Amino acid sequence: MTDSIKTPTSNEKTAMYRQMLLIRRFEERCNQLYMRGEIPSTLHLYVGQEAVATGVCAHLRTDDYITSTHRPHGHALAKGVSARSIMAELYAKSTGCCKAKGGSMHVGDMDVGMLPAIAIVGGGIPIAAGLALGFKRKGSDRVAACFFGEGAANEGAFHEGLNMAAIWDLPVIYVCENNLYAASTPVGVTFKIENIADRVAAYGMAGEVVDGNDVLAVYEAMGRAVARARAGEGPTLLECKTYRQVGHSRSDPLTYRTKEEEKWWKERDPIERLGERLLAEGVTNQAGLDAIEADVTAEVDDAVAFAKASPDPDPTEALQHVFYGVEV
Ligand SMILES: Cc1ncc(C[n+]2csc(CCOP(=O)(O)OP(=O)(O)O)c2C)c(N)n1
Repeated sequence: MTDSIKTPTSNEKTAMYRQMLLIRRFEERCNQLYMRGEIPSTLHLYVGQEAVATGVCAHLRTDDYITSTHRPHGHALAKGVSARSIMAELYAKSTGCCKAKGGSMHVGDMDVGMLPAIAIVGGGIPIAAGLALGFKRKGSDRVAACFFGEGAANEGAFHEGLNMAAIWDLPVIYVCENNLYAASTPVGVTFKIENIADRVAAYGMAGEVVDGNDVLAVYEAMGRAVARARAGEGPTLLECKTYRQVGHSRSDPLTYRTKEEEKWWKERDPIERLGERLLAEGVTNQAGLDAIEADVTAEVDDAVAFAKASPDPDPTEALQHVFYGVEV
């Protein structure tokens, strides 16, 4: 059954373009608001990696779960957490998706299948196996998808989680976003191997290396992985090669990589690539792309207005909603 993955329709491709653009514009606005001092704390932006969250989540149902990282805004938007509730969370308002108790690094919404993000590097990996074990034991065809950076692939949790997922044929898709740097550490310093996906041979599970800046390639690879998982054929590791176009966090002066490298990746920007393809295939025209841009800008404007108008949390609620259980 894994050979029969459908290619995305024109409408699905257009939806993926809009999704990636929403993530990009949402985060650009977050950055401005942070620089103006309106948003407290730090931000880990996802700029450049939008194709991964978008291509992966395009295959997920609301009742499938994702786990996420310290860089979660893109995952959240792609899984269906509302722009309003994420922005309100960044503003620490009571209408935030975690009622102001999470902030940027912990956004999520169980109602749409996203666990509040986990900022401990590698922390989501064994939890995703646990979610998938729950789905399997209940006999459902739900799946879990776990996003993590390549830095997490050298944590003990990676080896434990992937081995357990493999031996029990769990319906989980491990999505490694290899953006070449763990903070300022280049991937070549901490890995002797070219592809992290090669490690699947050690666990006996499926794995693929994917162009993580090509949303259609991510979509197709995820389609194969989800089909395997829903059919009871076990887990997959997708290694999506990508690049964060901005600093690791707001305090990163980006002194550890070259301008040439940055330029090379910007020329492979995932949003521009899909936009050019939509035009070349006649799926839409420039006016169509402009209309999507206007629509996305309106959604971001609305999210900011909603967040600003929302009330602060009531101090009496400080100890409420601080523990969550997951019922699968
Ligand atoms: C267990 C643990 N160690 C260290 C940190 C500090 N830290 C936060 S992000 C980060 C780099 C993570 O790199 P990677 O997993 O590749 O993800 P990326 O930032 O590239 O998205 C580190 C070391 C942490 N949050 N958790």
